[in-house]
Amino acid sequence: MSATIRLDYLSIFPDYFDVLHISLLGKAVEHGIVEVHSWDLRDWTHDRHRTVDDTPCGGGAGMVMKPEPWGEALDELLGTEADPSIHIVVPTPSGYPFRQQDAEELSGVTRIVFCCGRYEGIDHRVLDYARERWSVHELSLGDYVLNGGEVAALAITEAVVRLVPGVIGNPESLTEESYSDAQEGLLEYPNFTRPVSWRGLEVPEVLMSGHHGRIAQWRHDRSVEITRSRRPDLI
Ligand code: 6GU
Repeated sequence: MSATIRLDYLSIFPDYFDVLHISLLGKAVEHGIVEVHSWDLRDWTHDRHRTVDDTPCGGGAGMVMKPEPWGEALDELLGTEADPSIHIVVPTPSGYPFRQQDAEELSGVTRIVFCCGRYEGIDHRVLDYARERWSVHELSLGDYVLNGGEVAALAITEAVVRLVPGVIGNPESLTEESYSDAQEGLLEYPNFTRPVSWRGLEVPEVLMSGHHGRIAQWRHDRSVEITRSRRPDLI
């Protein structure tokens, strides 16, 4: 059986992606639903120091990733023919906000290459070159700065892979969670399990009442309340 989705990671720290072999993702890899490859960008350098960065044109602080190793790596992994069914994800704090909708779209494709930059980012021409051939997604996780794209690529991977059919045992748990359609754009209500009394704290009585209508109403009210206080932008 061939995998339903192949994920490649280009990075100067390819070991970051070892974690893909544990937990839910590891199971998906073991079961052949997902195929993962991580690559050391420095393998596409030719100088003794395996240089991947240089000073920014126009001056300024920090370093910029040189275009040549990226170009050669992408050519070797993907060829030079245009193929918009290949998706390139570039994690960057200046990207489009990564949303559940993006995770859903990416979970339906057969190939994603994550280009993980460090320093002040990748020479912009690499993105222009890639955009002419493949479907490029510059994505940000939120309004804060990470040192590189690796951790962001792992977060995006987890959000995407858990939506690939066959990865999650009970697909119904996907429809009930925050950001799914069934939640109507609200955050998820709080959850409880037994014991009903724990360290003097009680499970809300309504949840033990067996009244499905009242339980649904209570959960909806809590969702609205939590969303209003934490994420008023979603209301
Ligand atoms: Cl996707 N990358 C980096 N380097 N920093 C980030 C980010 C991504 N999202 C938020 N901060």
